[in-house]
Amino acid sequence: MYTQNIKTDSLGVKALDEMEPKERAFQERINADDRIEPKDWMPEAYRKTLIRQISQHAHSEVVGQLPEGNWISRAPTLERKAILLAKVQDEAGHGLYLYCAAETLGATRDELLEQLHAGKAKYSSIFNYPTLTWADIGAIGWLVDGAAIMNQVPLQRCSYGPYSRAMIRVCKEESFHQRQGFDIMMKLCAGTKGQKAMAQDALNRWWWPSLMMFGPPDGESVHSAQSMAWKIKLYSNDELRQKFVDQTVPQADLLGIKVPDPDLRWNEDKGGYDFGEIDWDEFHRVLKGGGPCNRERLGARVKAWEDGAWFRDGLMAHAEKKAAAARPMAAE
Ligand code: FAQ
Repeated sequence: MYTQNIKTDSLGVKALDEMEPKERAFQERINADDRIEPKDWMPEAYRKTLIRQISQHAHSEVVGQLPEGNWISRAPTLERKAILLAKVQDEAGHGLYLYCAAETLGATRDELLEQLHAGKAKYSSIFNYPTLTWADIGAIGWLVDGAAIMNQVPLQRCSYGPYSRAMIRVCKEESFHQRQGFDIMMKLCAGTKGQKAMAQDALNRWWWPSLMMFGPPDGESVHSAQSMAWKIKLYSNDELRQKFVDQTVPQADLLGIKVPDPDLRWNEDKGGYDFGEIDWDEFHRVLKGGGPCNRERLGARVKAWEDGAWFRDGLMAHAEKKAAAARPMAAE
């Protein structure tokens, strides 16, 4: 039995010698960088945390198709259209691997989608912003996929086997996505004055929401301490955000466009950039449903689910017919 006063570290995570034998053995496996597999014993809170994070990640991939899907029919060339179509399809695939990874933890796909459609499960705040020009497609690839990779490369080494393995292919594909976005930005920045202004405008609008993708500051991140102890997260929100800024600012310099932050300065001592205060009120507003496109995005997903009912019914009817045909006659 747990003692009344459980010893925790400064971040509120239970100490090894306070754990029951099963939980302690589990934590020791994590500490030894062992992978946890679906049939292994795991604390209920570990299972729940993973279902929450993996399903929100899956929802982000699927909702994330919408802002870019908006430009498939308006891509400037046939080649750009084909590339964008492939990218948007990849995002659907990522959603599928991730829903499968969540299902290995005992959640059903229907339950997870029901939570999304009811507005109970989150998806990344970034996808609640509109794509106003073609340059936004460049900015999404460059910044949004760039931020996604920064967060997901470490997840390839996270403690839960199915999640870590799903991340390997996802990261390879996201890396192509990031390059195609940067390529669009390079073409625009080397183009006419108007095209370069369009690229600058996209950077102005996507920069701060991209920094918000990494989540609240460490001091306000409710899940980080426990998730890091379980190696579901390997770096904190602020650490990854800093790495992203340090990687991306020189890329903006190369493009010849300016990051919209008057407080951005290279800090020799820390070997990284100092940057301005993020508008956390905006972040919380978007999370609560008050972003520019929250209603539209969720509405589109609910409509897709409802419109697809005939197809799911057809699949079920076909599966039942096949199962009935395979049943031995004697069973009747
Ligand atoms: N948006 O305590 P923390 C992509 C929520 S994939 C919305 O720090 P945690 C691919 C958080 O869920 C992008 N909600 O939480 C693509 C929690 O709420 P809850 C998605 C956010 O989990 C590219 C609460 O705030 N990537 O872009 C956000 O330890 C282009 C407290 O926060 C992933 O999901 C946010 N930005 O850390 C597709 C990666 N930030 O659940 C199409 C996996 C925080 O208590 C086109 N996830 N919240 O109600 C993670 O690494 C983590 O879950 C974090 C948040 C880092 C997102």
